Amino acid sequence: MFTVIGERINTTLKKVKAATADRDAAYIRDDVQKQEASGATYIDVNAGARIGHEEEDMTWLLSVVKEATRLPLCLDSPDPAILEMAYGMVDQPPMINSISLEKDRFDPMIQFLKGKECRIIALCMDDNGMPKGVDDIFSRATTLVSELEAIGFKRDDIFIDPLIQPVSVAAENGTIAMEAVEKIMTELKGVHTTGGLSNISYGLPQRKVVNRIFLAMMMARGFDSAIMDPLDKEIMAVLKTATTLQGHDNFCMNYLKAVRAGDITA
Ligand code: THG
Repeated sequence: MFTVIGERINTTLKKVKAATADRDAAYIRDDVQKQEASGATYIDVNAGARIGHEEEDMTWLLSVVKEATRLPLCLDSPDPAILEMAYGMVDQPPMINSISLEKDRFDPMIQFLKGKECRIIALCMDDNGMPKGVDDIFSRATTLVSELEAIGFKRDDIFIDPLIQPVSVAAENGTIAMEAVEKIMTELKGVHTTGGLSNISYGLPQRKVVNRIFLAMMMARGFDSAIMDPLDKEIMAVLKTATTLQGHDNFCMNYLKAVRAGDITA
């Protein structure tokens, strides 16, 4: 099963930023319910964009989001203290977004995660910065998996984020992500891979086209989760169709059901 992490409750988005500043609960509630109805598995909540307000914004957003949906939440912050506070607010096991190998984040996150019931997104980032290629990504993924297993995490609860970088910045950024996903999924069997899908199209026009095609190509290499916009009907159609083509849809029942529901059209 593919894990869709709905990305829309993020204060970097203009409307969410305004709704958060205005404490407009109805706007947030409505967006969350649309993401749930569109097939999100988790709702990502990121309150990082209003500098100096992350703690109060995260607290408010979580109080609104958790009443709006039965879905589990993906708590998205670079700050271990914010993640620990957020973890204390949720009613069901969340996804924690994220841990990385950066020293000032890794140690506090490992201390906090010990014994906690949650899933975890592990970024292939360390103090040398963004990974330079497939070998960099894979060696960081290997370290993250062994460190998380050492504190009791099962592979099924680990989501490796290879850090997708824009293809407009370097021509090989798409193939690096695809090869890294394939290597992680075959050599670290049992873990998941995820990431911010739209990073690939940064700096290009018609970004949604790039995101949709990239999703299908990444899925062919084993990518089984993405942080994405479930309200993009076309990308959800790509996701469902690719799932059928990968052999995960006996008699194409789910494909046919989606067509009949009007979710897949030419
Ligand atoms: N990996 C992990 N977590 C992440 C990311 C990642 N969390 C944040 C981000 N990247 C994924 N979330 C979003 C949320 C919204 C948008 C993109 C990524 C988005 N951006 C529009 C744009 O860039 O054009 C919005 C512009 C606007 O309205 O301001 O919609 O990589 N683990």
